[in-house]
Amino acid sequence: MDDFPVLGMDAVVFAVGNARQAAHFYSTAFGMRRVAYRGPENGSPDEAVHVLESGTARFVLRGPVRAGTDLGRHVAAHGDGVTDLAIAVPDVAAAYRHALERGATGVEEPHVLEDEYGKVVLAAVATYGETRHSLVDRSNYSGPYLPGFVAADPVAAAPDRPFFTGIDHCVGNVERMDEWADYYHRVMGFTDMAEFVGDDIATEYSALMSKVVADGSRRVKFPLNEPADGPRRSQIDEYLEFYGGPGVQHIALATDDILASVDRMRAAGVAFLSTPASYYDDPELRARIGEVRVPVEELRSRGVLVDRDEDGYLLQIFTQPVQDRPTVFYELIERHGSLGFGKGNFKALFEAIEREQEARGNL
Ligand code: TYF
Ligand code: FE
Repeated sequence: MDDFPVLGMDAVVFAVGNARQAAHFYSTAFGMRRVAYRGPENGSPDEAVHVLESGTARFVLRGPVRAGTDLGRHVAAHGDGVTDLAIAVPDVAAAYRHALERGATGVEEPHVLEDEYGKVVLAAVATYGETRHSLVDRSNYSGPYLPGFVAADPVAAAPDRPFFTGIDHCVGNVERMDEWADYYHRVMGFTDMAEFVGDDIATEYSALMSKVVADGSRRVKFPLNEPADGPRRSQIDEYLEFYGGPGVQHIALATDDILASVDRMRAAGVAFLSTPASYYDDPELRARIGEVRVPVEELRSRGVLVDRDEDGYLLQIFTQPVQDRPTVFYELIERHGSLGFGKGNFKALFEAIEREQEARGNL
C-alpha cells in the first residue's frame, strides 16, 4: 500500500523579477503557451502571475507588482528561481496529514478554492531552502489554472509542435543530500533510484554527490545534489553561494524529438553547454551507445549527449543558466527505454559545467 500516492507534477512555480518578460521568454524560447493570468486587473494587487503550458508541463511565473512584498524579497534574495514544486495528489488532506505525522513542516493547511469552474484542494509542505511542495487536487476543476485566474491569450504564435511534452525530473541543490533523501523517504515514502554519484566519482572529477528519490510510480523524480571536495570548487557550492542557499538547480524537460527542440531553442537564443568533439570520437562511447535513432553526426553537430544502460538509451543536453545568476538551468531529455539520468555522461557534463564556471571566475 502506497501511503503517499502521487499523480505527477502539477506545476513548477517561479518567483521572477518581471513575470511579463519571463512569460515572453518561455513562450518564444521554450515554445510554451500562456493559458492563464492573474494580476492587479483581476484581484491580485501585489503580484502578476502568468501560467504557461507545454504538453503536461505547467510553469507558473509570479512577479511582484509593487515594492515591499515577500515575493519581491524572495527575488532580491535568490534572483529568479523556483519557489514551489507542486505535486498532484489524489487526496490532499490525507497526503498533508501523512506528511506532517512523518515530520514535515506544514506551510499551508488543506483548504478549498472554488469558482464557477469547480474546486481545487490545496495544501503545502516545506522542503529544502525556501522551496515548498504544494499538494494539489484539481480533479474537480475545469478552469484554466486555479480559482481567481482568467484564461489568457498566448504571448506568441504557437510553434507547430511543442518543444517539450512534460517534466521528467526536478533537481535540488542542498548542503546535505542524505538529510533530504531521508526526508523524502520518511515524509513521502519515496525510494532511491539506482543512479548514485558517491564519493568515488566525486573525488575524481565531479565535486558533487547525487542521489535520486522518486515516488513508487516514478511519476515524480527528484535528484538531490550536495557539494563534495574535489580537485576544484564544486559547481554546487557556486550555486549555493549565488542562489543564497539550497534550491532547485535544474528542471529536465521530456521531448520526443530532442534535435528539433534544440534547433528551435537555439534559433530563439537559448545557449546550451558545448560538448567537445572528442566526446563523439571516443571509441569506448561509440561501442557503449551502439545504435541510436539518428546518426551520431546529428548529435555531434548539436552537442547532444547519449547514455545507454540495460533498459535502453537516452539523449540529453543542458542549457546554460537562464538568468544572470549561475543558478537555474534546463535539461532536454529524450528517453528510449533508459530510466537513468545519464550517468555515463557525468564526466563530460561536469567538465563542460566547470569550463563555464571557470569563465565566470568561480572555479
Ligand atoms: O539530473 C541528473 O542527475 C543529471 C545529471 O549538477 C546532473 O541531469 C547531475 C548533477 C548536475 C547536473 C546534471
Ligand atoms: Fe537531470
